[in-house]
Amino acid sequence: MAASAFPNIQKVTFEGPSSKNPLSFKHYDAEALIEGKSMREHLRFACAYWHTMRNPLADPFGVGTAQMPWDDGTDAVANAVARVDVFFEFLEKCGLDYYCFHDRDVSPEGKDLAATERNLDQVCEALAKAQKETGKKLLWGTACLFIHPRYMHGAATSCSLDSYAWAGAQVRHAMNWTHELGGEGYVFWGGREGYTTLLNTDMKREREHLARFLHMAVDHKKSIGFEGLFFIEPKPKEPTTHQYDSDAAACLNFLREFDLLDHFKLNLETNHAALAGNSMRHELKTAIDAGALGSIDANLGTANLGWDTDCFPVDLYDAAWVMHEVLEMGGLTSGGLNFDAKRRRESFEPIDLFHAHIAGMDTYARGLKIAAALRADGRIQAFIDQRYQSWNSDLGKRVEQGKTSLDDLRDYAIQNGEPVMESGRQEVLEAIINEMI
Ligand code: XUL
Ligand code: CO
Repeated sequence: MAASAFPNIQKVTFEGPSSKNPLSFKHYDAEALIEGKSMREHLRFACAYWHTMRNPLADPFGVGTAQMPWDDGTDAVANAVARVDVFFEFLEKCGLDYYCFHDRDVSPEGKDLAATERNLDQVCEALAKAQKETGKKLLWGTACLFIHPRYMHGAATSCSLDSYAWAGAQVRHAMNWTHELGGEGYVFWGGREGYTTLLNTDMKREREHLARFLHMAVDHKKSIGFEGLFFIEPKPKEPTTHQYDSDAAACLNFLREFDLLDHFKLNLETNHAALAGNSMRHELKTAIDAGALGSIDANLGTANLGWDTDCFPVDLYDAAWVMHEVLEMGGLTSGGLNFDAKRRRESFEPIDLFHAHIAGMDTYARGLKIAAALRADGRIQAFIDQRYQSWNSDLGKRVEQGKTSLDDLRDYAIQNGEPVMESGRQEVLEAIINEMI
């Protein structure tokens, strides 16, 4: 076992809401039961390798500031392997049960494709060993198809067949390892699957190529016996001007159009919803109503900025609604809450990694408690049920069953006279939520 990377930090424990210790949980009590299930099982927290281990905290105007004393700064495979122990020490100390990674977060490019694959093999062997030793699990794996210049025009939507082929090779290998590591899912985030300008883009052809690519991924999944779920992660823009998977509804439409809906669910990210101009709750409902919510990337944008700032989630309101929808759908099964979040550039010390994750975990633990309280209280659901009461009548039922015509509606309207309206009571409902928070 390598020397500790965080020698002065003990395992973070639950100390309760009155604790002032920044290295303790105030609300996340892993084994505490909510609605009969432990917080750990409800929340299924995951840590993002790319942010926690690899994000230097640079911005477009300044270099990285993150202190990573365990990292020698090189692209050597030995350095990549050494990071694995640091990461698992972090997971252990922070009480995070799962992790997520891209192939290129964990291992470097080699001199050619075969060498790149061998690099991934070496690091994934170290990941497998660390998982075995610690009991930590892989929530999902993915391939990074957006950093390397070969993907400047896209990967599965590139104008270049050569880039498309490389992308296929990368997904194949990343999926093989996700399977080998017992991953519960595999994510497709189309970082560069979209366009910068339509002046040079054959959008129809690109979308068809993407669909063929995803069908090949489904075939490969079957051929290797991978039983995890496939997730598409919507995002409207950044780095492209327009990404094809722009929001939950656009993804679902794409999957339906190309006969892929049976094979994919969605991985919804809070800040991507905001960038799409939707609330996260809207995105969640869109996915859940289609039976397609798979997993969640929990983070937070910066209001009114319009960039993907990937802040740690500290908004109770957001967390409460996310957990409310998760409880309503009966819980996450193969998915989890992945902190796709980075510290601010000014929070550059290793201890800030702990502070950031603790803040996120406590926020979601509180969100879970608030959501359970809202459900137990029942006033909001009762109001909604009451609001749709007229649909429980004989005619309402027949409309819902598709047994009526416009003639029937006219007969009813003639007989019934002018509809009587009732208040939507939004402000009453908003006040109920504030009661719970
Ligand atoms: C980028 C983003 C990705 C995906 C995985 O905005 O969210 O990190 O989660 O590729
Ligand atoms: Co994400």
